[in-house]
Amino acid sequence: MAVSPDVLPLEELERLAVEVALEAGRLIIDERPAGLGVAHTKSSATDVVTVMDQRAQDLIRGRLSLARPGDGFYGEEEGGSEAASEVTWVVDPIDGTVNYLYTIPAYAVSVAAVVGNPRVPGEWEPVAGAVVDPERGRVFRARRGGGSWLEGPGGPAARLGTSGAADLSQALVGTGFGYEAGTRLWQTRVLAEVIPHIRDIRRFGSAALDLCHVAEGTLDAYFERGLNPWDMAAAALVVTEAGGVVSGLGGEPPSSSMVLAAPAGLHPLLDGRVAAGVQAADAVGRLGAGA
Ligand code: LIP
Repeated sequence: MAVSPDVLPLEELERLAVEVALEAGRLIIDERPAGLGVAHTKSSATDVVTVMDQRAQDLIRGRLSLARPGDGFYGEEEGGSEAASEVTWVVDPIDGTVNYLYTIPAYAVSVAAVVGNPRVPGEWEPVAGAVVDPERGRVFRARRGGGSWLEGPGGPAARLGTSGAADLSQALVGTGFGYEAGTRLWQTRVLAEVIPHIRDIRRFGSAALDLCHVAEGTLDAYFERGLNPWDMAAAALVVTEAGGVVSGLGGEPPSSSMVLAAPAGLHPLLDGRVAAGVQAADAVGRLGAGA
């Protein structure tokens, strides 16, 4: 990593992440246009962007550049900049865009300050961040060494901790699916190998909220292939500061290849089971290709 997080103003970065994520959360609810539609699509016809995704990102980027002009910006939507400082802001202005479009109350604003290069797996780490659930008025926040906290409507901040789950067969596990049909088919094959060995699956449609569920213990674990840094940067820190473990398969860094999140006692079991699922799904793919 370029710099030790210890030399950064972590409390200031966390406060700024909360502040701009809250403001963006208010924007996407208060200024949602009637008849909101799809502005354009990205990786597939179902990978949608609304005008509010871009407006929220523009708001966040503007506020952050005023507060910390030398920092970099790496967001899901259009517009980014390299860092002249040690910090890059990794932002998903609306994580769970399809839920937002369908008025399903399960989406989040994710804002993370990271050190290193977020474009390269394993070469960056979040040092402070916030995930705002605008529908429920909940703010998940964390900074390196500062613990993981949930602030709700009117109540004091509560310190978060993952569940004590250590038995995979009793674990409630979150996951998600990609926007490309072939990826979804592969993910379904992985799930087919996992679901007989766990309590049950939940698919809420926002990786950031899924990870925050793990941090607060309302999910025991989570896994998904296909995440981008902006989906997970803030929420992964919320998990690790709550005592959880976030990685890729086999101890690799979390990346678009795989993200696993679980309490320390459950994580190796989840890793092994998902790895078996990946092996089975890949084997079907090879058979299909006439291997
Ligand atoms: C979403 C993720 C979700 C995943 C969806 C999508 P977006 O992010 O949060 O976990 O399953 O396919 O990637 O696109 O709404 O920012």
